[in-house]
Amino acid sequence: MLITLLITLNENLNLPVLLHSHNSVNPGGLDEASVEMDEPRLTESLDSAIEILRHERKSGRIAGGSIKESFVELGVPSKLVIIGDIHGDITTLRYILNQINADVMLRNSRNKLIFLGDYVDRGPDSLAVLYAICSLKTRFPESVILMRGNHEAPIEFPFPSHNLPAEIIDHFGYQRGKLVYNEKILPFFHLLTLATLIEGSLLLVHGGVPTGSYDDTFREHLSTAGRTYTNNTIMEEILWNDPRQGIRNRDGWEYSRRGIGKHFGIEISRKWLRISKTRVIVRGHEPCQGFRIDHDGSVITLFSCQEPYPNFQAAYMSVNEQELKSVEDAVDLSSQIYKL
Ligand SMILES: [Mn+2]
Repeated sequence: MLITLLITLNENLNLPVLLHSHNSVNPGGLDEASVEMDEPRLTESLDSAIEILRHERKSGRIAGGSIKESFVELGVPSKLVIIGDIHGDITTLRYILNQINADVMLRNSRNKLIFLGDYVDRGPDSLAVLYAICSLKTRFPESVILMRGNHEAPIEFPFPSHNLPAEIIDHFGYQRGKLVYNEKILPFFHLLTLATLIEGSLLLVHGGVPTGSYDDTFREHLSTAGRTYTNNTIMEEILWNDPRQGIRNRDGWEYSRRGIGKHFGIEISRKWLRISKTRVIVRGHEPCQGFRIDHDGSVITLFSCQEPYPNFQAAYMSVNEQELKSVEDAVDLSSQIYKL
């Protein structure tokens, strides 16, 4: 193991591009997380998470709930922690896991830890973050839910700032890196779920709710969204949409300034809360000062990384069963949000 690590390090240190990228974000050079991350360890953790996620989808169940393709539905957990965008910030992720005492909390399958996606890109340690979330899912499969962000989108959705492939090639070389990306990481991304419903209280997505009219067919649409990206936009909207104020046209949405996805207005948020019988839409996707409330308390944005966004704050949500059962709107949740 030690020999492998030294070789990996020496190879990497000969690559000027790696030195440059690390120097630019992390003046201390290679930090502990990067040194720990060798290829066998990463692929092993990806393999194990992939196997668990496949089994989970096949069985259609997780403790206290059900899984239908990309849609997870849960009864109210005893304790629920929600973490927003991580973007390669392993330091903040470790800090949060310590704060919530994850090793103890996650042993109880009535407790849930849900990630809203965007694990990779922008920050310095996407590989360490991937390793960490795969290890968590492997150790606590019944307690951890890994949702999909737009940075884990299918490669058919082109978008800038996807620097994960370059980071992998820097670490493992071109041939091995390409193999790990195509044969482990992309299949892993494909198994991440797109929406989570907590009975009677919360609807979780990465970016936002889709703008079409679904009514009582919404479960079907959320379940199959992962396979429909070539001929409709539900997956694109879940991964890229943003809530906005003051949309005055009749449809209640407009095309996003991102060039992909849409801006959705308050009426669309209210409609989703009505049809899903929930109180608050919880999403990530936009940097903010830890959290932000939109649409008169219908939507809360949670952001959980610091390193790539020094002008913003990181936070996570930790809420118990009673609080979930009595939640009326996002303002009620704001006292359950812990800023770092
Ligand atoms: Mn995002």
